[in-house]
Amino acid sequence: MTTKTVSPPRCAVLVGPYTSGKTTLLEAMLHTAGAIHRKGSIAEGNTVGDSTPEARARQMGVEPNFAHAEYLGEAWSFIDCPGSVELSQESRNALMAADVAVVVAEPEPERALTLAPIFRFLEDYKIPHMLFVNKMEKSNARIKDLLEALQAVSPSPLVLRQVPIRDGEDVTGFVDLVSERAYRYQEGKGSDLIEMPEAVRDREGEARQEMLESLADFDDDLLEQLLEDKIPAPDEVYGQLTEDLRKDLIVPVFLGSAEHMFGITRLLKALRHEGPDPATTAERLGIPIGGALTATVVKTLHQAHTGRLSIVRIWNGQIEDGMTLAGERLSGLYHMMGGENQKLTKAGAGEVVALGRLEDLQTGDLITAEGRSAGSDMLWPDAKSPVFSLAVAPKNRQDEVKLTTSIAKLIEEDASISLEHNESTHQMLLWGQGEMHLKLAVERLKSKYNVDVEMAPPMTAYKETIRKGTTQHSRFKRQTGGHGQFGDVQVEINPQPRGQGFEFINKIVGGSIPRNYIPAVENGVKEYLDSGPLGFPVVDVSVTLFDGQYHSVDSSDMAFKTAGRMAMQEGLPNCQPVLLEPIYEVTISVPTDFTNKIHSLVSGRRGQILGFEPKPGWTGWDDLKCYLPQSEIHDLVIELRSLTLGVGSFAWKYDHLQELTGKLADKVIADRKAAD
Ligand SMILES: Nc1nc2c(ncn2[C@@H]2O[C@H](COP(=O)(O)OP(=O)(O)OP(=O)(O)O)[C@@H](O)[C@H]2O)c(=O)[nH]1
Ligand SMILES: [Mg+2]
Repeated sequence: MTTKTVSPPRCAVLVGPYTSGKTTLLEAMLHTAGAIHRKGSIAEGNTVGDSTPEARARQMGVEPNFAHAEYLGEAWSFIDCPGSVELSQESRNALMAADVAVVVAEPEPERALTLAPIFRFLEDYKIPHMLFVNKMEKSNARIKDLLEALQAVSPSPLVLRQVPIRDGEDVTGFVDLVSERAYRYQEGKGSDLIEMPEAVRDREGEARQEMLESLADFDDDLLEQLLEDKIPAPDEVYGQLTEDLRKDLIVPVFLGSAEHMFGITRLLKALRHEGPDPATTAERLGIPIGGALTATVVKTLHQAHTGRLSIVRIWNGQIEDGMTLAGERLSGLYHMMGGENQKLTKAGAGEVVALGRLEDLQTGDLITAEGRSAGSDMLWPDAKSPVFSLAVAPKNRQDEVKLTTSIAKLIEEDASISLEHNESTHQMLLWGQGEMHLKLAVERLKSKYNVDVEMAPPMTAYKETIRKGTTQHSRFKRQTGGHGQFGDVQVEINPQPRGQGFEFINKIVGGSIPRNYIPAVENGVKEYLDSGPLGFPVVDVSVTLFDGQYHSVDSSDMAFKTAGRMAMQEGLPNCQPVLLEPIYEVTISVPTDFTNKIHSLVSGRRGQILGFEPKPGWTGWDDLKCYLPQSEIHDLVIELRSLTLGVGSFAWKYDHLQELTGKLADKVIADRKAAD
């Protein structure tokens, strides 16, 4: 009796732009594989994916959906990622579990650009990927145009694997370019094998030749055959396709419709035949295999009923429920099928499983038999830098601690969220990738942790300074019953060069103020400078104490501190106070076609262009450097994305303070006064 070698479970991760049909495709694949009996739909809100209330309410993906199926005797895990650019951290992490990614695209050539950041990431991490052009049933765009547009944003060559068969405008089937078999789509099920229609023959021949030529770029033997006009054997072509995909040299392109179940079997079969195995993936990621257990944590999830779950891909060895793992006892081992946790007793290499109640594990950890290590050589994507913030506060004051601990849990789930206690404005800022991202975070704070949160726009960290100097003589004197209070100071107040900060200079000679009172004067000065004549912290000022008087009985630290504060209060208004606003150096990255639009965006936001240059390593993209006032950066990402089909991004760092005058300054000052 021969025992069949069972191949280890593989993992395909579905990525692609917002609403391209990933969750619908997952549903179609699960249905085709027999993992679900009825194919749900987004409209009816009954798909395996998007099962959380936040996802159902929006009819969009808000976190990765995990699912499992067996297709023709082989086990698969699928991870369907949210498409929103604001949630791309989730996709990036999930892709670290992928043997292969399926990039789901829309058929309109003008939307091809939305794939640029995804292709870029896949390329950077050398993740083998296929492209599935979805919604073909409603498309009359020419595949040639689409491929050209997609190729412009894909660093790797795209290799078309099918040509559509059309009946008038409608796509009714396809020809597979390797087998040269023609199929007619059938609503809701697998396609019918048909005779190749005459009308498609020429196109098929041409596309097949192109496919073979692409492959010949990576194989001399194949090139030789083509040059000699020989027809390569299908097995050889399949072998080459498999090898090139594994090395991420080519991107095979398939066509179909998730909604109508067109092209699903073909896609699943391509995954089955050409999808790399977990050992290959582990090697690509720099994960040590062989020997004992290795697994990576690709997602941390806090579920109301199960508690903390660590979702891992096992590369080697076996995990059993109840075992000790990374120093903790594993309590619960599951397959997640959308929102449903299916209990397992053990899981082996290749599996994607959820581990219950391992409190110390973090996303990005490598688990080994020895424990866990965060800083291994394993490839892992950095957390995306924040681009948008909102001030958050608990509706009920007693929820303050609960709010910070709950936000910490959200950050464990999604490292592109962060929390800042802003020192200048004293606001608690929740940072993330966009408005929807933060609103989602706040909804989860309510639904998962029962914390009600109030949101407000972040305040700008305005400062103020002075434009000219003055001398000021101020005296604090009070006679109340017994002994009174007395402090007398003469100071010179001067502006300092921008960025120089505050300086206190003591020039008292001959003891007109005894040395022990001088620090008190300085403290009084500083205290006032926390909120100057315009209502903002005063910077870039020097204060020179050059004379004063004291009283042997009535003088005290307290009295001199008050005198110091009075000197500022009385003197600074005479120094032409002026508002300062923080200016950031912002680098905006966009496809070159949008560079002009960005020029007007920057000038419309009182920015100053510093220059632009090609974005390093990104063909067809520019990096545009500019200065922008902080108050103009808050919602920059919203406009930037709406101008650039969502693909524009930016990075920022604080640069300097700059005077703000005129109407804008008047408004800032008036608003400040009104807030007091
Ligand atoms: N016409 C057509 N519509 C489709 C097809 N596949 C999906 N859709 C529709 O496209 C919309 C988005 O589908 P989803 O499956 O949620 O897309 P998604 O890529 O998962 O979206 P996000 O996760 O939010 O990025 C839904 O209204 C689907 O019904 C298709 O093949 N043809
Ligand atoms: Mg989705």
